[in-house]
Amino acid sequence: MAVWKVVVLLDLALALGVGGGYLWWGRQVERLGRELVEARAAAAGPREYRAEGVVRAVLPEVGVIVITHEEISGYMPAMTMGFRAVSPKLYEAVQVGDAVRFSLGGTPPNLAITTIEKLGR
Ligand SMILES: [Cu+2]
Repeated sequence: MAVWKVVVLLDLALALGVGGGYLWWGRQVERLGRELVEARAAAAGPREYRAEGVVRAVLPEVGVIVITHEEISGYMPAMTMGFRAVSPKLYEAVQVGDAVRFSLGGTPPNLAITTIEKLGR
Protein backbone atom coordinates (compact mmCIF):
# COMPACT_ATOMS: atom_id res chain seq x y z
CA MET A 1 0.00 0.00 0.00
CA ALA A 2 1.32 3.43 -0.95
CA VAL A 3 2.31 5.64 1.95
CA TRP A 4 -0.19 8.36 0.99
CA LYS A 5 -3.00 5.80 1.12
CA VAL A 6 -1.98 4.79 4.63
CA VAL A 7 -1.90 8.45 5.68
CA VAL A 8 -5.34 9.10 4.18
CA LEU A 9 -6.79 6.02 5.87
CA LEU A 10 -5.26 6.96 9.23
CA ASP A 11 -6.60 10.51 8.92
CA LEU A 12 -10.02 9.16 8.06
CA ALA A 13 -9.97 6.74 11.01
CA LEU A 14 -8.89 9.56 13.32
CA ALA A 15 -11.58 11.92 12.00
CA LEU A 16 -14.28 9.26 12.45
CA GLY A 17 -13.01 8.39 15.92
CA VAL A 18 -12.82 12.00 17.11
CA GLY A 19 -16.16 12.88 15.51
CA GLY A 20 -17.78 9.86 17.15
CA GLY A 21 -16.22 10.84 20.45
CA TYR A 22 -17.69 14.33 20.25
CA LEU A 23 -21.09 12.88 19.44
CA TRP A 24 -20.83 10.50 22.39
CA TRP A 25 -19.80 13.29 24.75
CA GLY A 26 -22.54 15.51 23.39
CA ARG A 27 -25.08 12.85 24.24
CA GLN A 28 -23.57 12.26 27.71
CA VAL A 29 -23.64 15.97 28.52
CA GLU A 30 -27.24 16.20 27.34
CA ARG A 31 -28.20 13.17 29.46
CA LEU A 32 -26.39 14.52 32.54
CA GLY A 33 -28.08 17.88 32.10
CA ARG A 34 -31.45 16.15 32.03
CA GLU A 35 -30.60 14.07 35.10
CA LEU A 36 -29.49 17.18 36.97
CA VAL A 37 -32.79 18.92 36.26
CA GLU A 38 -34.67 15.80 37.41
CA ALA A 39 -32.52 15.43 40.53
CA ARG A 40 -33.07 19.07 41.48
CA ALA A 41 -36.79 18.63 40.93
CA ALA A 42 -36.80 15.50 43.13
CA ALA A 43 -34.83 17.24 45.89
CA ALA A 44 -37.42 20.01 46.01
CA GLY A 45 -40.05 17.52 47.27
CA PRO A 46 -43.68 17.23 46.16
CA ARG A 47 -44.50 19.58 43.37
CA GLU A 48 -47.16 20.53 40.92
CA TYR A 49 -46.51 21.16 37.24
CA ARG A 50 -48.84 22.36 34.53
CA ALA A 51 -48.41 21.42 30.93
CA GLU A 52 -50.14 21.20 27.60
CA GLY A 53 -50.03 18.44 25.05
CA VAL A 54 -51.90 16.10 22.76
CA VAL A 55 -53.32 12.75 23.89
CA ARG A 56 -51.82 9.84 21.91
CA ALA A 57 -53.30 6.89 23.78
CA VAL A 58 -55.61 6.24 26.73
CA LEU A 59 -54.86 2.90 28.38
CA PRO A 60 -56.87 2.63 31.62
CA GLU A 61 -56.20 -1.13 31.80
CA VAL A 62 -52.51 -0.42 32.42
CA GLY A 63 -53.12 2.95 34.06
CA VAL A 64 -51.45 5.13 31.47
CA ILE A 65 -52.33 8.13 29.34
CA VAL A 66 -49.73 8.72 26.61
CA ILE A 67 -49.29 12.42 25.86
CA THR A 68 -47.01 14.36 23.53
CA HIS A 69 -46.29 17.25 25.87
CA GLU A 70 -44.57 20.59 25.44
CA GLU A 71 -41.60 21.52 27.59
CA ILE A 72 -42.44 21.35 31.29
CA SER A 73 -40.45 24.27 32.60
CA GLY A 74 -37.91 23.21 35.23
CA TYR A 75 -38.63 19.53 34.76
CA MET A 76 -38.62 18.05 31.26
CA PRO A 77 -38.07 18.89 27.63
CA ALA A 78 -40.89 18.27 25.15
CA MET A 79 -41.49 14.56 24.49
CA THR A 80 -44.05 11.80 24.13
CA MET A 81 -44.49 9.70 27.25
CA GLY A 82 -46.97 7.84 29.43
CA PHE A 83 -48.43 9.33 32.61
CA ARG A 84 -50.36 7.70 35.42
CA ALA A 85 -53.54 9.41 36.56
CA VAL A 86 -54.60 9.77 40.18
CA SER A 87 -58.23 8.91 39.47
CA PRO A 88 -59.82 6.37 37.09
CA LYS A 89 -62.25 9.10 36.06
CA LEU A 90 -59.42 11.01 34.40
CA TYR A 91 -59.02 8.23 31.81
CA GLU A 92 -62.62 8.81 30.75
CA ALA A 93 -62.20 12.56 30.43
CA VAL A 94 -60.08 12.53 27.28
CA GLN A 95 -59.79 10.79 23.92
CA VAL A 96 -56.96 10.15 21.48
CA GLY A 97 -56.22 13.33 19.52
CA ASP A 98 -57.49 15.74 22.18
CA ALA A 99 -55.39 18.82 22.84
CA VAL A 100 -55.24 19.02 26.62
CA ARG A 101 -53.98 21.05 29.53
CA PHE A 102 -53.06 18.96 32.56
CA SER A 103 -51.54 19.14 36.02
CA LEU A 104 -48.94 16.74 37.38
CA GLY A 105 -48.60 16.27 41.09
CA GLY A 106 -46.21 14.30 43.30
CA THR A 107 -42.51 14.02 43.98
CA PRO A 108 -40.49 13.74 40.78
CA PRO A 109 -40.11 11.33 39.09
CA ASN A 110 -43.26 9.84 40.66
CA LEU A 111 -45.74 12.22 39.15
CA ALA A 112 -49.32 11.54 38.21
CA ILE A 113 -51.95 13.53 36.39
CA THR A 114 -54.17 15.27 38.93
CA THR A 115 -56.34 17.24 36.53
CA ILE A 116 -56.81 17.14 32.78
CA GLU A 117 -59.04 19.22 30.54
CA LYS A 118 -59.62 19.48 26.82
CA LEU A 119 -58.49 22.69 25.21
CA GLY A 120 -61.18 24.24 23.06
CA ARG A 121 -59.78 24.85 19.58
CU1 LIG B 1 -42.00 13.94 29.58
